[in-house]
Amino acid sequence: MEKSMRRSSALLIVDVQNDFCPGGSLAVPGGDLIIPVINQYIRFFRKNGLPVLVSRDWHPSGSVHFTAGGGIWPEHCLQGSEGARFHPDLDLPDTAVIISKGIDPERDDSYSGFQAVTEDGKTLHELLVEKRIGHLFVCGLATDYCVKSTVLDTLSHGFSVTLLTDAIRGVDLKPGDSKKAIAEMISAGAETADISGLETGCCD
Ligand code: VGL
Ligand code: ZN
Repeated sequence: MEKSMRRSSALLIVDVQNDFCPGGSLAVPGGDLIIPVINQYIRFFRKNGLPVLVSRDWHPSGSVHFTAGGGIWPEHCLQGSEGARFHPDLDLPDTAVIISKGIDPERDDSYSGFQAVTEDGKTLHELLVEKRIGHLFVCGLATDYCVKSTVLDTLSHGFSVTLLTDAIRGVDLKPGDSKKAIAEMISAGAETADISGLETGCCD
């Protein structure tokens, strides 16, 4: 295949928002500890001219996702709130493409990036096709919910995935959930890498 037709890689950072970090309403233990590593990945992808995509949980108040509406979660990531903002330490480039999910108040658990849309209404699938992206490097929060669901959907839509194992953290409502989630993603076909892989060219 011609080089210009080759499908490229992109970084997808999942839900690194204040509410999922210590101090937030649905804090993932150690959620902020992955941010310096994610910033290294961001630098690497930018240096190599590769796209950086970033998802966010973006719920309306009264969502059935929340306990008050019959769901299992405390209120978090309310559209436009401080808790829904990306963590201030995350070095997001201006060129990062934001996709938002959990927008539908009647739909409880839209954990997957494939249920997210860009600001101009494109789905993640449309975005990947348009940008000729064939492989996603995935990191972020939370391993056992949005990361897992996004990775499994990416694979089932025919894209390949590398899970960045040093840049994810889980909720672990039940101990071991994150470990189980990682095993599930691998058995569905995800490869794994960590920051030491950058020098050996993991992310071309
Ligand atoms: C998430 C729980 C509830 C996530 C979102 O981003 O993993 N987890 N809503
Ligand atoms: Zn949510």
